[in-house]
Amino acid sequence: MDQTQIDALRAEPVRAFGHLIDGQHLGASDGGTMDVISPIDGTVLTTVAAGTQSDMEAAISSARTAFEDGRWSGQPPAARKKVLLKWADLIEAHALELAVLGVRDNGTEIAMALKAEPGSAAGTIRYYAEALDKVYGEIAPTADDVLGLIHKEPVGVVGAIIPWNFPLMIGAWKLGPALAMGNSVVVKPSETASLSLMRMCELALEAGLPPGVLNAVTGEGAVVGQAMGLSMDVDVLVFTGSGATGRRLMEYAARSNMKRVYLELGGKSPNIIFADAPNLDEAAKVAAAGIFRNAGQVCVAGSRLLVERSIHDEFVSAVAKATDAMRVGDPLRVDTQIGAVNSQTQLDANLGFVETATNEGGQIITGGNRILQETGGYYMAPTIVTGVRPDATLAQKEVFGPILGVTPFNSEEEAITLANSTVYGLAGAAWTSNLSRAHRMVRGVRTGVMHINTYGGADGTVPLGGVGQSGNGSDKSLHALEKYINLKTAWIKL
Ligand code: TXE
Repeated sequence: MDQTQIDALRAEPVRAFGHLIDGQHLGASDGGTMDVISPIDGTVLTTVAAGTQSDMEAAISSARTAFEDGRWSGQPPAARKKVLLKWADLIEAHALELAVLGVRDNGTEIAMALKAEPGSAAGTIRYYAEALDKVYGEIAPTADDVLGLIHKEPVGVVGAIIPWNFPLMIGAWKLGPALAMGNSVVVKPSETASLSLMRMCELALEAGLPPGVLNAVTGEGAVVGQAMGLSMDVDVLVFTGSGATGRRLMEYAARSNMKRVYLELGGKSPNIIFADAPNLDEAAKVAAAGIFRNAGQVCVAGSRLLVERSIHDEFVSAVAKATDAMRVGDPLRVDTQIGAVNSQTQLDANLGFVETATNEGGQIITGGNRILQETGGYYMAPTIVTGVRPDATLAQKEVFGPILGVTPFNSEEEAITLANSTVYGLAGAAWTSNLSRAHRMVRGVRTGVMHINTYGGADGTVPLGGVGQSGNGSDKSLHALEKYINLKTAWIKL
């Protein structure tokens, strides 16, 4: 990673982005434009089109036409594979451009962004390109006088609503399998991180994806997102974001065509440290990184640290030491470890959580405040709060910011009870040298992914999906394909 190249890219002005509908780059329609504020310094970076209901309807209708005429859905798998592989290559070739554009828009530190954004997006698109001609139908074990065939068909038009924390990675988790299975897709990026995802969609057209197969509409969730949710012509809605919006999407589906809705809604993931952890120093460093990278704006962030009481003070000191050693600041510097908070709104919400935590009896060990205010950007000191009661707001509500709450426990049973005491269930970890205990923790903690003696980093070969109010359905792995197909039975009398 070359700082000079990054600096050169950051010095370039950013053009205005419009919608991408039917293969055309469209400017703003009746809705006008919205300013894009960079969290790095609070300045206006560029504008995006503020989409309207009719923009979204045009995008959906274009996707429907493309699906029905078979320009993509009817192509042989090998042809689809070729285009998607080319797309992955283009994403890789434009990796630095995409990463810098994304960081200027959302504030993620560049070292992480490069790996987790274009790097991971290209890998995901390639994975599903390579998978698509290995998806077979089935022959049912019927009686001899009938033939039962199970076909796997694309669902039609997929609507994808993407958040701002990792627009390319999460975008690719939805677009990759949806397009691989022959669907048409309409994507709506987040209003606070549209640019890199729009650029990645442009590269899909460059790779040869036929017009209309992938359309992208920018704008407010409450306008274009709602129009997508209420559409009678979207067959499946896939989403990553807040529980409040997830709930709305289910309502929209119920009020319209009862489209399938798959939600990934974040969590309050427990990172559980037993006194018999193999390496407590390593556990402390990973615990700090597991909550503070990308300023805590990670759906699987280990935001609740549960520590066995006998090592509580010593371990918390080690995590605080690791935290204080992390470099917070300009996300476009290669050595920054914690970048900017995405928006003023998120920063205000984070500071509100700190105030509530102290009002509810928590003690701030480090951080707790806004920093680098002179830059005009949105930066927050990584914050550790101890003495967090299991029923405290900080133990129950997703913050999505650089705030770690610590709660002690006395026994394995209590650790499991605490781990399972929220409405969420997305990720978690347990650190122990005891193999049996490790397996008991995997079984006992209600969650989509459970790490043992590590935190984060699960690659694309394994599914990621929540239980409870963390959502339903899975991104990543071959299992993600299931969201984008319909099973059709052919029952044939012989
Ligand atoms: O989320 P929203 P926000 C959580 C996290 C964060 C909180 C708020 O706790 O603090 O959500 O973030 C679109 N109809 N996560 O406000 O609103 C919106 O335009 C249709 C966790 O950004 O859920 C954006 O594209 N769509 C998470 C997307 O929903 C609507 C990542 C997500 O925005 C809409 C992000 C509507 N009525 C936030 N309203 C994770 N799990 O990683 C908004 N949207």
